[in-house]
Amino acid sequence: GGPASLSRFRGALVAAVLGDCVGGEFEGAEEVPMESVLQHLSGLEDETKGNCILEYSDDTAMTRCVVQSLLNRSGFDEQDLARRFAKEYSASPARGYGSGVIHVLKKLSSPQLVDVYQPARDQFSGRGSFGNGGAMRAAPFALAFPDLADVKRFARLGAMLTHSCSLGYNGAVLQAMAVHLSLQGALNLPQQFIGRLITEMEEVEGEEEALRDARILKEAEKPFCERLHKVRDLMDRSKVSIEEVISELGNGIAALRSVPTAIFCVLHCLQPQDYLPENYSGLERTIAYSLALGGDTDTIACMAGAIAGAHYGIESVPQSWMKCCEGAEDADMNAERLHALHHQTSDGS
Ligand code: R7I
Ligand code: MG
Ligand code: MG
Repeated sequence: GGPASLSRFRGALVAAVLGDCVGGEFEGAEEVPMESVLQHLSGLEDETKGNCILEYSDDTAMTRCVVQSLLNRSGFDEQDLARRFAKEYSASPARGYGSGVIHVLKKLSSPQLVDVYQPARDQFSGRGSFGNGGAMRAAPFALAFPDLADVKRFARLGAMLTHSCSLGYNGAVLQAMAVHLSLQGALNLPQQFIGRLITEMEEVEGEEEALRDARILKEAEKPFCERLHKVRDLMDRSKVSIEEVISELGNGIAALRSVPTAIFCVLHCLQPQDYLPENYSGLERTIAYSLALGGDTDTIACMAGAIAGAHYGIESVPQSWMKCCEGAEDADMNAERLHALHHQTSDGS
């Protein structure tokens, strides 16, 4: 489809769910042989397995809250979103949430709470979390808002409800921007895509809080920019080993060690790879490759899935995968509603 077509919206939201659901199998695994990944994925196509159902985790649970809030409020409303996060957590606390964020989610359900951003600020001795929990749920901001400035602003605020450290919320800004650009068709020119992300993050990470957090945490002056440069170096190479990707970019639970990695997975899988089945679509390649990195597989596959789904569209999503994943049908319907919201906003009505 053309820029911001319905197919791209559906691809983005559905593939994020698939990445989370199929990635859950390997979350936390140190080494994941590609053979195990392919076996796991071919299991989804096995008709005899009947009602195979892979449950979604916190990644999708929180993304659904963002989607519902944006649709219900026709835009960003931090009070409403905070309430939805708290309610979702208390209804299904066993979705695999990070061990820090559960304290925020409990505080967000207090009726006495005045400032919804305060519980997140109290995390990790007042520094705030740098986990990837803000980034994993950032895709809907790119779908709801046509203007990049809004995507950046609301992805940041949406993340700050749980992640007040700039290394947390800037991961969400980067992820939302990647989905935004992909929706516009920017992955047709991969060099310009990565160049644009670097330029945008130069500005984002030039802010005082970001420079200060990076100093305190002993990271590079502009940590996401540094990683994106590594992504660019790796994508220029003809052969890259999984070990190199992990050591250069990471596969962990910190936003800094997973968002650039997810972006790399998408770029790397734009072309066929000899260790992946020839009959795989680009989207299938991206998800399989994300799982083979091990570590935070559900989240890296969820984020890579959103970016790749926005590029390839819903046609590249295997029906069999969709049937196996909890919440995929729901995501498909909500993508249509977000598409309508996006185009309503861009018409200025
Ligand atoms: O970021 P968050 O929501 O977790 C998301 C991850 C995804 O992989 C999901 O699939 C799920 O498995 O969890 O949750 P947080 O608790 O805010 O952060 C995740 C973890 O990062 C924390 O439990 C800490 O181990 C670590 N972490 C920190 N450690 C030290 N200092 C995050 N921020 C800090 C910090 O400032
Ligand atoms: Mg999860
Ligand atoms: Mg995870």
